[in-house]
Amino acid sequence: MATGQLFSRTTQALFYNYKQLPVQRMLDFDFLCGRETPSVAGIINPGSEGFQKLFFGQEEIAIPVHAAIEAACAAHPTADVFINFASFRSAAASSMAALKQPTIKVVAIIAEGVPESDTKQLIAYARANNKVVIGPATVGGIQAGAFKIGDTAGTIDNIIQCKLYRPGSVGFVSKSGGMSNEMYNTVARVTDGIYEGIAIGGDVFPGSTLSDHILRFNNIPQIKMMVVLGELGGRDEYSLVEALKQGKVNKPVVAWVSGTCARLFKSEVQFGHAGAKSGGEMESAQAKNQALMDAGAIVPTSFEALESAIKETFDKLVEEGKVSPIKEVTPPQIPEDLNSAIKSGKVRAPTHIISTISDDRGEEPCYAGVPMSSIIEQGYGVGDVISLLWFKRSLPRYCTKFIEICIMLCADHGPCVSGAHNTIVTARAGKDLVSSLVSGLLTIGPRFGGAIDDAARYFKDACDRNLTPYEFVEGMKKKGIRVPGIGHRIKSRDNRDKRVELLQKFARSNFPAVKYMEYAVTVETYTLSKANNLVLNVDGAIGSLFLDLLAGSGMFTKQEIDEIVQIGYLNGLFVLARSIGLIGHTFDQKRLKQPLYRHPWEDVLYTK
Ligand code: Q5B
Repeated sequence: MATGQLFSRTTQALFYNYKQLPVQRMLDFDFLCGRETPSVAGIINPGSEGFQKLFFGQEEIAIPVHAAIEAACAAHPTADVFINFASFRSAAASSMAALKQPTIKVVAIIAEGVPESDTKQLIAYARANNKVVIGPATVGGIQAGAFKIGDTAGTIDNIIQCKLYRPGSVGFVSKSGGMSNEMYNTVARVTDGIYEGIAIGGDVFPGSTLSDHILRFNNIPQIKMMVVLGELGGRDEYSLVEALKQGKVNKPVVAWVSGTCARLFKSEVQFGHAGAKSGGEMESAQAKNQALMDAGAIVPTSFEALESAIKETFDKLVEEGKVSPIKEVTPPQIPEDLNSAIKSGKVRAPTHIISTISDDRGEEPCYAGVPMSSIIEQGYGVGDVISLLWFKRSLPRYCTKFIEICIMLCADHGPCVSGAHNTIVTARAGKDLVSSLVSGLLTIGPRFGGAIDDAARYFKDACDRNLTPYEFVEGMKKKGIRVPGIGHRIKSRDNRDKRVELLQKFARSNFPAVKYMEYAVTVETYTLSKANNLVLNVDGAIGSLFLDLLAGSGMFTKQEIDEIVQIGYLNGLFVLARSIGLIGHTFDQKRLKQPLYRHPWEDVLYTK
């Protein structure tokens, strides 16, 4: 591997398997460093294409999303880093596909648990083709002031504290990603900062090794000293020992292998990383520290002493005039996300919607303040749910039972009524469920099913004003308005609507009073004297009885009743009920595989 720089201030990456936070953190880092172009050229989200909106400083940018690796590489030929956030199951295959792209030079694999045999194949392919693999099981790496992989170095606050927005003189490599965050801080405290930091990952077979990066750092003129943080288990550190012994490294190397505490345990210990287990003596932290020291690395006596070892080494370089003083820059401020600013109470923002009937933010959804578990455990019915969501209160059982009866009675009235006919024609035209349903629903209105609200309005007004049926009906006639809730195409004095009878029977035995219904019946008696089919229909029965429900339940003020009637809640009962039947008609036509409907010519009067 050797050679030098992997990244620069113009490096661009392709990000595989979209994760919003790490991509946004990369872009925030770019802004902090004063990069002119975003470091993420494209996102690969297998199977989906389009654009993803993200922030580059204060500006919102649209980053292209590609469905496949090949397409992304073709679209962004200058992007040479592939950041792989795939799961351990698919990380190997996608990494290999990326390595095979001529434009990709570096692949960072974040997933933990990639099968070792797969990693070995990736390593072999990368070495044979002069490419670099960082990971698996890594957070990635960073070139200070230039380019950062995913979540490396953590939050923006940490990045600022570690001065990673501008280059220093220290090359750092570790196995652990978590510890690298800690070390960026340490290095920033006692030196002029990090130039490049890489976490190779904690697997037994890392895609690139500690020594790979140290040898590479040795070739980068801006790097004046190196810091290595190894860990017990495996023999990776010995390749660095060999390189030191062979004089391949001519810059100071401060090294520490953690895990010296393993000796305190009686049996073999497995630490957090797959590769970090206390094996034989050679793999112990003590043996590796000793070997590194013998080979010429500066090895402190403990992890606690690592900071002063780094400081002393750096101070010596300064004394020798090998490090030129860094020009400090003040990084720009990253605009805070609205959500986090609101959360921390720094800003307030107006809401765009008010909602009073339900809330899904807690552990369980609530309908008008009643949690879902109570609704289920206390045996609420659909009438209770309607009462909560429409009327925002728990109505007495006889009221919710009445609502349920309305729903059941109006669920369907055969295939010949306007709504069902439309639904059937639509379903037979090959349209989907929702289209067939809404085409039926759209017929609900003043003549068909949607006369409940008007019936309630007119009956209430007439009854409250003590109009006689004659005054009411004739007054409506003068205005040219048909009495809503009166009249039916097939029902008549001699062929009563059973639904109306059932509703009236229920109300008479359950409602405290049925004043409005009785008024509607007197109106019906008058209209029937005019024509046989001018019966109180199902809309009129529901409209008048709902007035009795609202007034008799004692749960609504006069004002609230007026508002319900004015807004027009009650057609909702027919819409809801008839949806059940219209959905049934859709399924029926599809089940029967009915062909496109065409109305017969014979049934049309063609005239001029
Ligand atoms: N005349 C329902 O009319 C219908 C009059 C009236 C005074 C009236 C008609 C009407 C009000 C709206 C209403 C809900 C269009 C109906 C429903 C659900 C359904 C449907 C199903 C289901 C029927 C003949 C003569 C004329 C008219 C006069 C009629 N209605 N006068 N007040 N309300 N009602 N809709 O039979 O002197 O000859 O000119 O608009 O409540 O939709 O099953 O089918 O579950 O699906 O077509 O039950 O009543 O009568 O138009 O030939 O009129 O009666 O002025 O007088 P028809 P038309 P004139 S329930």
